[in-house]
Amino acid sequence: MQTELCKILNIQYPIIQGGMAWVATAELAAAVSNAGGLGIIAAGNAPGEVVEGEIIKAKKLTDKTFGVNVMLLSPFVEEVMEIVHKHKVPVVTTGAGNPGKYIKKLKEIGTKIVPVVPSVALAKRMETLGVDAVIVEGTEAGGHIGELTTFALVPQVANEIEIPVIAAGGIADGRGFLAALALGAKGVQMGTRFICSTECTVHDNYKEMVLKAKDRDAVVTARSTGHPVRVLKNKFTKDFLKLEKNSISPEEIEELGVGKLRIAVIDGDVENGSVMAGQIAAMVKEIKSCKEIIDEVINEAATELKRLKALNKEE
Ligand code: FMN
Repeated sequence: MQTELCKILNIQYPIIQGGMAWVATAELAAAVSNAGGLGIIAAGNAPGEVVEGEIIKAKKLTDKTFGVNVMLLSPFVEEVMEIVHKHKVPVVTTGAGNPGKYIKKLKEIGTKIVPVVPSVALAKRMETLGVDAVIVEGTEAGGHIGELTTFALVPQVANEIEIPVIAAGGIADGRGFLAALALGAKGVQMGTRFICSTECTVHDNYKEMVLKAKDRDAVVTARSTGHPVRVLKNKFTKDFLKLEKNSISPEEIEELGVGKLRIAVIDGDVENGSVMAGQIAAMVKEIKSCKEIIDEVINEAATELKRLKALNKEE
């Protein structure tokens, strides 16, 4: 199953592994790229030298296309962009803002730029600025989220822009993949599904918690600050939501989240840490290799497509 996105990004299948701060390391990105998708290293709030180390590692682990996700609110954004430029990283995805001022320089070295957008207006603005595709992320997703659902937002954006739309948020299998294409997307980005891959280096406790998650376990914290985050329910979210209700200031609330993803991902403290994951976590039941995950999505999509075609013949 291929779309025009495969040609633009130089990949076999239109499946992108979402940039995930602390989670999306060189090991994960290289495994996804080797399996035919697009692996992404997440820069998060890391300094340039750390990101450079990951890029160098990924280049040793794969000769396929991979990308870097640059968090535009990072205090190190300028040096990370310099590193990405220096290493001529083939694809840059961006989170948390407008990458406008970096586009010209990245285009000069042939890097494809793919921002994450939460609305039609931002998608249209990005197209005008000359980006190569947009990732349209619905509120089902893990991590920092927007308001609109994938199901409602993807077709609205697809109607309004010419460049390819990549659907993200709530996709973890072949049915979700196919539904995204039906809504007008040319590919998908999955985050939560890849957390539970063999090659993902997060602490086992984190993977375990995703595997055990039920449909209503992915809750939203920090809505009151205007920067909501979707995470799995635990002691941290319980305390956090209680404090949020007690109307402490947005600055104090933001402060509560600092360093919490790291302690969950690295130390495995999934009680006091922030276990970011999306609503689709409840459908992730097994740890598999990135190749198995991607092959399964593609094969299931092909089977489902046949089933849907048969419905048409029955009329
Ligand atoms: N998106 C970004 O653009 N930058 C990030 O640093 C980032 N960190 C994330 C960390 C975690 C643990 C998770 C689960 C998601 C993160 N995301 C980030 C969003 C993912 O890239 C992706 O769009 C999202 O996970 C897709 O939805 P899904 O979780 O339903 O698959």
